[in-house]
Amino acid sequence: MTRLIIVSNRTPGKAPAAGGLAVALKKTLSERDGFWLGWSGNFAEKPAKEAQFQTIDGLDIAQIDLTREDHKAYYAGFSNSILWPAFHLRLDLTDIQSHWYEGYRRVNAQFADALVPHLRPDDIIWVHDYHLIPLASELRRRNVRNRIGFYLHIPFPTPDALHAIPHHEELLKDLVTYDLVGFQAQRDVAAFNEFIAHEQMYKEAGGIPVVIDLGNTVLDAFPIGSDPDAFARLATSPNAQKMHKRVARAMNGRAVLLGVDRLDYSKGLPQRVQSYEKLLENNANLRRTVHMIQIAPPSRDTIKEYQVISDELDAAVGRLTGRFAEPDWLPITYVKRAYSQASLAGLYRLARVGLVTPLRDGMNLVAHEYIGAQDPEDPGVLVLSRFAGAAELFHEALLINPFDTDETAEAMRQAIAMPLDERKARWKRLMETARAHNVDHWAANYLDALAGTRAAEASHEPQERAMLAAGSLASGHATARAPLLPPWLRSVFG
Ligand code: ADQ
Repeated sequence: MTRLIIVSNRTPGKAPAAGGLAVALKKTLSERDGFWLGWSGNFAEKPAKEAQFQTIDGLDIAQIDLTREDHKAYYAGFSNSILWPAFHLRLDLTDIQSHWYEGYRRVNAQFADALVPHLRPDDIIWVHDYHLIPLASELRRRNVRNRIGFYLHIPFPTPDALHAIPHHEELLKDLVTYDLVGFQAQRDVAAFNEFIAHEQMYKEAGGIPVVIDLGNTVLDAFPIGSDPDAFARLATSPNAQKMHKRVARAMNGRAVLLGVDRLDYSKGLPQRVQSYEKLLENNANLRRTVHMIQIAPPSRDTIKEYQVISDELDAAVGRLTGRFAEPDWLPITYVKRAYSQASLAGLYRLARVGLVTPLRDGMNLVAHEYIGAQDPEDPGVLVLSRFAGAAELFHEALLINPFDTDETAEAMRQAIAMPLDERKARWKRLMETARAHNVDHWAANYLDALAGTRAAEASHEPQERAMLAAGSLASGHATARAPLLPPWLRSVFG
């Protein structure tokens, strides 16, 4: 049986995985042979040459230690102070230090060195996220011929933002070294196309473009999901009910507007609080009848911009509270800690309004989880940013521009006032969509498509292969994916 090798920055640890993604990938791996490679969370004096294997929850987990210096350059530096802000179109928040790139590549090479001795010829390798863009190049350099797929969990940037990233040419070449590049949304596929088209126009105008040889690489959108039925079950579990009852008692009939996010500047948290402030400002009748709960555990807090957003949110919550609180009513509860999935499910079910209002987000799994956890007889309403990948799926949510705090405040008001029939009708459609895009389908679709890339290669002559990649031949393989580039662009850059 073909083994699946998952590679990501971190592996699942001994503690129960909080995020939907780790849970989903654990499930995918548990149904196959293979292992998961990532950083151990430990530092070493010298870069570890070999991965240490252990079994966690029945899965084979391989981990490597990094030096403190390499980790800083690779993780807090190039990945999270350059790639993360630039891919989220926050060039103002990038911190560009040229030496970080060397550390980023060194760590990717270290991952490759650790992986190679454990690979078998027909293993499928699935690499996750922006920390590991160069990994396929490093593996190919070490003569690895296996199928290698990449999945980008965050949005793909616009041409301008891409140009602002040091060594973007090399990173793009790394990206198209993969057999399959998966994005969250069509928006991201379009952004990649836009870059290619931009370079083409630049070339026609006499400039020297970034030349990307797509070869046989297939690029497509594979929107990730959660497990909405599992969230539905979890939402009525004893632990969820405990949380639900506790908070319902404290709310005393008030309508809850709930936000659950990592504390990250991409999540639009100060804007969300400002929108809520406008809701209270414009609708005096709602004061004392509503309550916002924002749960936002700190993340990446060694990076300055994350301390800044934390301070900004503290200030926004303080301002709101000072302005509207009364001795016996607080408008908002702001909690900076993580909760178990069951507790979150209980809160999701309690909330009349789910606030998912990022400024830009690859997908946003909280949107999927909120839908899954609703009571079908009395569902809440999802207020969703147009700039989350989830907005391509969930058309029955109230879609907003998170930068427009008036529009968001009005959507909050509409959500609170929405009649039961309309809530039910919208939720039903949302739940159907969440199910159709659940995380099992995501993993299966992606892995089928990855298998398809090489299936095509093995069974066709080179000429035919190129045409398959360019989408000009029906492949006959049920999972073959639509091509990214129109053939005329491939002929220029391919
Ligand atoms: P994230 O930016 O981390 O992920 P998101 O998709 O919202 O964002 O996932 C967050 C996960 O963490 C959810 O499963 C949620 O339940 C959990 N979580 C959030 N707050 C929590 C808390 N207080 N306690 C416990 N758990 C909490 C990146 C991209 C996203 C993309 C995902 C998956 O930025 O756009 O959707 O990967 O691809």
